[in-house]
Amino acid sequence: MRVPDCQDWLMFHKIDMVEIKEGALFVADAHYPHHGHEFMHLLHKIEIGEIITPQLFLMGDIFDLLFGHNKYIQSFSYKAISLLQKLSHKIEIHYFEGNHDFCLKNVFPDMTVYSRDEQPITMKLGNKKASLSHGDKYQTGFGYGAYCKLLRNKFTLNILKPFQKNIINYQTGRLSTKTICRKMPDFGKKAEAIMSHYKDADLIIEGHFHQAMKLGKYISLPSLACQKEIAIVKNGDIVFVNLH
Ligand SMILES: [Mn+2]
Repeated sequence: MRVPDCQDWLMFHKIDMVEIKEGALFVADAHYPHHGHEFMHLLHKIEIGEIITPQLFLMGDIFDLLFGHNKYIQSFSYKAISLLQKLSHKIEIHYFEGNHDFCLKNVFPDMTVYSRDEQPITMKLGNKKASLSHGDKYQTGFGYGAYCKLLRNKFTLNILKPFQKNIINYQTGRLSTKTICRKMPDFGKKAEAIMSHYKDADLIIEGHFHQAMKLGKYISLPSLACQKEIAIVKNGDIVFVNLH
C-alpha cells in the first residue's frame, strides 16, 4: 500500500467541502495600510487572545497593494504580513485574493489561498451552501490573471526590475489618496445581477463593493476600511459587528 503524501492531503481537502464554523470571522477590504489601522489592531487582538476565532476568512483587498514575487512591495506591509504568517500556524485561514492583492500562495504558504480563477468556492454553513468570492468576478477587471503570469515570468521580472520601484511608488501614492467608501444607490440591481449567476447557492458571500448590506441570499460584506466592521458567524447566521 502506498503511504499517503502531501498531494493526497491536498486532494482530500479540495474534494471535502470546507465547513464555516461558529465564531468564524470574515474580514474584507481593509485596504491596509492606506485606509486605517484597524486590520493591524484586529490581528494583534487575535494574537494575544483578546479575540478568539476558530477560522479566519480574508475576503480580498485586505492589502491596498500586495502581490507575490516582489520583495519591494512586501516591504510596505511587512508587519502585517509576518503577523498573518504567524497566525496561520495557529488558526485556519482562508485567503480569497482580490483585485488589489494577488499571487499570494508563496507569501502565505500555510493558508488556503484562492486565486481569482479558483473563485467562487462553495462551502457549508450549517445546512446551507454558501458561495464565497472576493466579488469582482462578474466585472471587468484589469486582467490581473495575465498580470500574475507576467510576474512569475523571470524574463519580464528582469526587464521590469529597473522600473519597478517607480511603478510601485506611483501606484502606492495614487491608491493612498483614492476615495474608496461610497454608497452605491442602485446596489439592489447589481446584487440581483450577481445572484443570477448563482442559481445553486443558498448564500453568496462577497466583499469588493464596500456596501455592508444583506439583500436576500446576497451578502455584501462590510469593508474594514469604510464601515470599520467585520462579519462573524453567530448562531449559524452571519452578522456584522463594529470593532470600536
Ligand atoms: Mn476589490
